[in-house]
Amino acid sequence: MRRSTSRPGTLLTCLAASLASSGASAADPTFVRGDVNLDGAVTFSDVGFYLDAIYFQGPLPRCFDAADANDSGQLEIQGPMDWERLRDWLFRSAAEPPAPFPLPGVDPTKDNLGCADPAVKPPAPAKGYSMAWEHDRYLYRGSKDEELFLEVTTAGPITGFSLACRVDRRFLTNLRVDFEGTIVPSAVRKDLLASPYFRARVTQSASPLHDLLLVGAIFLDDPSGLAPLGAGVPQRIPFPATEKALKGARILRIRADVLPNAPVTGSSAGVILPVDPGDLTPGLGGVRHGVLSQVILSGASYSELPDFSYMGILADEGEFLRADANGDACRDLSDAVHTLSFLFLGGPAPPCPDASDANDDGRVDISDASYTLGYLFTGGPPPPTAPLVDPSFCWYDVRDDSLGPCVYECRSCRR
Ligand SMILES: [Ca+2]
Ligand SMILES: [Ca+2]
Ligand SMILES: [Ca+2]
Ligand SMILES: [Ca+2]
Repeated sequence: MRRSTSRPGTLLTCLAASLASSGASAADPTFVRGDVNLDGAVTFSDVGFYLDAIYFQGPLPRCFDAADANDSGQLEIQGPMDWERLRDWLFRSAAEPPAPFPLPGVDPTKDNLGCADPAVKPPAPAKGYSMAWEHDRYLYRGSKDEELFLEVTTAGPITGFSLACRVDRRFLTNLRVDFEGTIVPSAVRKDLLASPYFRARVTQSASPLHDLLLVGAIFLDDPSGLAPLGAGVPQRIPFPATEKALKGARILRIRADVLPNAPVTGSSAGVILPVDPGDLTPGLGGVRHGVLSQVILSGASYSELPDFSYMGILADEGEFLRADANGDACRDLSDAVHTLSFLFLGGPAPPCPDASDANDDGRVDISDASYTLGYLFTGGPPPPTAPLVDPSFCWYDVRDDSLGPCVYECRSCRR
């Protein structure tokens, strides 16, 4: 399934042809350095575009000056590469590209590159593409190694993706990313992580409340690092993402620990959020730049993907059936009796105080017994649970309280 290996010489050949007819670019063109695909933004898709041009017979840059990210006057195919320079800036491990950047301008350093056509063409909105966390879900305070999967839906093959999100520092810490459990073939997961075509970084955002999680992957398999000219070249990794449309396929795994003192949010807080443009474009206008959440298509186009789902933080691990005060999996008169007996007659303590707190006000008292009786016998409301959760099911506590640890086994009521 692998495409035939492409030729690093292609770019040089075309560059030579361009120089031979450099009359087309005699006037000083206006461009933004790094916007290789001339879509008006400097993003990971420019890295993908450059790699496609070198290795996969993708379209050549229409403006060589814009592609000359390191302003060396050449489009390098070995040594310090323009696309590497861009990648390192995107992940904040290199200074921003030389002028003109981030606003359009003319090249301050004379060279023979030039632009055949520096006109910016923003991509049309791509239909059928989305990126989201696997499902709306809950995380427990203090839990370790929570797995969160990023899923993509696409309308055709993609060549890579990037992810930029805010992570609320009050909730999550120790973020790590890899491809375990995803559609990336297990044989190449480690190679891809270690390759020049993958970067991940957690860094401070413009907001003191948030960290930035930045991830970029171009699906190339190159275990030995970038091969020198004339030797082997990277191969597109053959797997569903690079071959066909995807529907809700896992493309990245994030692991994180939930802080023990994380605020309890219940069902709908933003723990991981789309990046705020201000995080990536401090004080700048005109040209957008930064690592965006996008899937990268072959050639010039890309799709920006702002669609993220949300997740909530819960107080405690463990599900229980609220109002089942005696822990026998059924809700009946004996639960109200259990609570009253504990409160007033020295009866046994509730095995799960959260379950005994029938009205979910954070206390176990006589009002819980009356709430349960009202529900059972006089048409009162069911014990509270999270929105959209059937109150007859076991569920997690979505509100913070000081009730003690819960011993509870969820099972069917057999009576
Ligand atoms: Ca671009
Ligand atoms: Ca260069
Ligand atoms: Ca019961
Ligand atoms: Ca209560």
